[in-house]
Amino acid sequence: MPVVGVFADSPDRGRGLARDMAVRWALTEVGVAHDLQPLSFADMKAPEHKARQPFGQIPTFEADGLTLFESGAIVLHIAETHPGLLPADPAGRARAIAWMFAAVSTVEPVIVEREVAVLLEGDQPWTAKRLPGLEARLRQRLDDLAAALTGKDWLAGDFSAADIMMVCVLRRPAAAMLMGDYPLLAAYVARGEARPAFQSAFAEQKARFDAAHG
Ligand code: GTB
Repeated sequence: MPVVGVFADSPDRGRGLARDMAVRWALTEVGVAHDLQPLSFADMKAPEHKARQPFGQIPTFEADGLTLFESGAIVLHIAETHPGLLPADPAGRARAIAWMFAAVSTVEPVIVEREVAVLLEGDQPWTAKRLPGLEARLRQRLDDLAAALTGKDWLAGDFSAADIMMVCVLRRPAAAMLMGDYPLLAAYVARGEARPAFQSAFAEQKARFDAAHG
């Protein structure tokens, strides 16, 4: 049974915002039961975990002698080894994979940049000056993504691994707070969140958080 390394005590407080969400959602979509390996921050930085994840982070994935890190690579591996998360034709498959990369390398960085500015540098004198520019860059990405999604339910034909990655990226707080201005993207996120596999993966981490915190 695959084992997914997750936060023992997620700082997202059960909101399903940590990157193991995409991995557990993908496994649930394809009906693969899995175990969890809850890791404390100390566990994550220990050599044993850095042998699995060189940067001492979650998520990790172990199955059949394979150890993987990077949520996008793990979701791609799951999608390539189980039917249902990538188109069958090579061109469609390539397009879906391109959208997976777009989620983590084109859309997510502008979201993370804004979050880091507020969370880690919010008290710095330069942050107030940077924020309008960071928000403009984020809005540009969201405008372009909304245009690409116009008339479509999902990014690459049927629901795919690309949508798992993109919906998880759009659920991050810096993007979620702008969704009121992007009804088409808000509806896209809601379609992803309505999937039974999302609901089940979300409920699993919420129950773990609630059990730990009462
Ligand atoms: N590119 C890697 C991947 O996609 O797998 C990035 C992995 C990553 O950033 N992992 C984070 C981590 O392990 C957790 S998910 N951080 C601990 C560390 O680096 O020491 C990012 C995350 C963390 C917390 C919240 N939150 O509280 O809302 C949301 C997202």
